[in-house]
Amino acid sequence: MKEKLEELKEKIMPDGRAMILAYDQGFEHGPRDFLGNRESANLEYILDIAKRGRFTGIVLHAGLAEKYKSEIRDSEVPLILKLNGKSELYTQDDPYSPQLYSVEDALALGATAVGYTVYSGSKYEDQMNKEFAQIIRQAHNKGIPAIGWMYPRGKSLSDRKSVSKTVELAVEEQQGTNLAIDETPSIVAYGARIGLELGADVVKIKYTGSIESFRWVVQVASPTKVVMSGGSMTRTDEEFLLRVKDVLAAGAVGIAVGRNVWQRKDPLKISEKIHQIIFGA
Ligand code: FBP
Repeated sequence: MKEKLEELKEKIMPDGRAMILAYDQGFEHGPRDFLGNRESANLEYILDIAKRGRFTGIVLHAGLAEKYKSEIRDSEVPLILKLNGKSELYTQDDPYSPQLYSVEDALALGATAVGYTVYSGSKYEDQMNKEFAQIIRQAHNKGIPAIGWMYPRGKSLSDRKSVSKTVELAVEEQQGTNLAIDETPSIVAYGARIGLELGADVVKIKYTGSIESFRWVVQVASPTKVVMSGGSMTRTDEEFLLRVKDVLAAGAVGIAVGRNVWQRKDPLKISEKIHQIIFGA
C-alpha cells in the first residue's frame, strides 16, 4: 500500500509540485460564484480548463464526480473527491462540515486522493478531527492520499478575545496589517500543524501575507506538503501570480485554487502563467 500511496501522491504532485483546480464552491458558496462567468457553472467547461491548463488534480463533490465519471476519466485529470461539505445558507458562529462520503465511495468513483475540511477552533472541531483522522487511516490503508483543508474558524477566533495564547498572538499579528484573523501566521500555522499531527499528506491553507511568515507555516507542517488556497478573485492577475511565487519561495509545493482561475475572463491564460511559475514550463 505504501508504494501505491507514493504513486498516487506523484500523480497529484508530479515532480513534487501541485497545481490543483478546486471546484467544490457550488456547494460551499452556491451558484453566486458562477455569476461573473456563467459558463463556469458547467463542469465540462471546468474540466476543459483543468485538462488544457495542465492541472494536476480537480476537486469535486461526489454528485458531479458520478455524473461525469467517464468525462473525468477521459480527461486524465486526477480526481480529488471532497468527502465533507456544507452550504453557506445556514450560517453559525461555529461551523461544522459533516462527512458525506467515504473513502470507498472515492475509490468507486476513480479518485486519486480524498479531501476533507477541518474548522479547527469551532466548537465542533473534535467531531471533524475524529472524522478526518478516520478518513486518513482508511485512505492510507487503501494507498490513497488525504488532503486537509485546514481552515481554523469559529467564535473563539472571531471574538478576538483572549481565549488562548494563539488567539492573543494572532491579534498582535493583525496590528498594522490587512490580515483577517484566520490569515494570521499563528492561526494558519496551527491549522497546518493539526493537519500534520492528524496524518494528512497535504494541507491546503490560506496565504499569510508574506514569504517569511509562510515559510514558518511550511516548516511547522513539514513533512506534510503545503498548498495555498486561493480565496476570492484578486483585482489583477499579477496580484494573484505574485502570491503563487511567494508561497513557492516559502517552500509550498503549489496551489489548490478555484475562483482565481475560473472566474477570470481567460482562465487558460492565467493557468498558463501559474504553470510556468510552479513547473517552470
Ligand atoms: P477558492 O480558490 O475559490 O477560494 O477555493 C478554495 C476553497 O478551499 C474551495 O475548495 C472551497 O469551496 C472554498 O475555498 C471554501 O471557501 P470559504 O473559505 O469561503 O469557506
